[in-house]
Amino acid sequence: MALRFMTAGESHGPGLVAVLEGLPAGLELTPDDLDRDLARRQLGHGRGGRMKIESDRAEVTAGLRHGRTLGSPVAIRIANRDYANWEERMNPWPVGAEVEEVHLPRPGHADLAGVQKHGFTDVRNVLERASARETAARVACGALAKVFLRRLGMVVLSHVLSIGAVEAPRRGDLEPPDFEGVDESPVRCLDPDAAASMVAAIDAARKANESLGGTYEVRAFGVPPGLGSHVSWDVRLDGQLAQAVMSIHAMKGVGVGEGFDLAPLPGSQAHDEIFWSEEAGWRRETNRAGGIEGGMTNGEPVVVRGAMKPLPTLTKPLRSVDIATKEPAQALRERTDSCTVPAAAVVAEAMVALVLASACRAKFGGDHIDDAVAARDAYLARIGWRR
Ligand code: EPS
Repeated sequence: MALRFMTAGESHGPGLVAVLEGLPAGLELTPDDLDRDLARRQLGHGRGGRMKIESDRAEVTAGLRHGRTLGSPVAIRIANRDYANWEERMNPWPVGAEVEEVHLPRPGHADLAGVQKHGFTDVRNVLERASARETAARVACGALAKVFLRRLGMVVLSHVLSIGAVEAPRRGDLEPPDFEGVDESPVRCLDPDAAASMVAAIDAARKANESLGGTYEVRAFGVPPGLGSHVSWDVRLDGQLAQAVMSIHAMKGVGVGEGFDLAPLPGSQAHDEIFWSEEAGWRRETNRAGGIEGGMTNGEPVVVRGAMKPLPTLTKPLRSVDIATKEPAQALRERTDSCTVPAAAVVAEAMVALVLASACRAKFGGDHIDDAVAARDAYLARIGWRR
């Protein structure tokens, strides 16, 4: 990947850290570019008690000088405020401190395979890192990728399609202005009636000690044709997007464009016919492919959908086994969220932005942002791109 990032941090440890490498120099940033997306990730009806404790802020400690990138790796730290309540249990020091171990793995979590794999006796050694708290660090990196994409004329947006059994009406015609109020919706859904039913479903689930999953969609607008490549498996952009979105905690499915819904259709109804006119240049009347053909963007909006399972930390715990005694037991009961599909959509925006930004770095290069913009302009002129 031309742009790469890594995160570190445990959910109740001192904080999260991310390093993003590969942005050009000269990109202008404000603290708000990062903190706005961090705040959006914390929202959504169905969040639990932890969000009252955290109010995420990104502290940039490298790669930036007076609000402009230097072309060197950007390092970001996000403190865990909750660490104050966990210091004894999560302190990196001293060696050999006595803390109560967790022995009750939760079905659906990394807990059991994680302790088996690493030879741990304490499930907390796994669950702390497996927690979706880590996605705050991804969102900070994604926010930087979005600023870069914006300079190249692209915007990455998202909305929730379904929560539990409640589905919003499908719309294929969405444009960026349609997303303006999406963060004001308590479930980040564009349809107010469906949103009200989703809120009711989350409330009912919470009362019943249940959790709910759902689906969401990310759309990237202004994406030029030719990002990604057909020539090798690992440079196919749909493959990279699928991995990026599937890597988000609790994801169980990813589709590009109409995704699984294309499978039952006859070929004549499954593709996007090609048109050209002097005024508009190349265009399609449908976007079933989700803006990707042959592993490359085709100039239509990139559309990626994700399916999230219901969160597996339940206040009504499932059957499990105590890993110390091997006796049947109930899984660990912990404070948890009842639904995080709205937040997951914000995380997916970040992951899609990082993949697209990386593909732009590969295609347009440039040590300074102006070089990248000039390379994009020259390319779009060569292919006669009119949008
Ligand atoms: C999470 C459990 C909850 C979530 C957490 C992810 O935290 P806690 O165990 O402290 O109640 O709130 O998400 C975040 C802290 C976050 O910032 O998204 C889990 O088990 O994955």
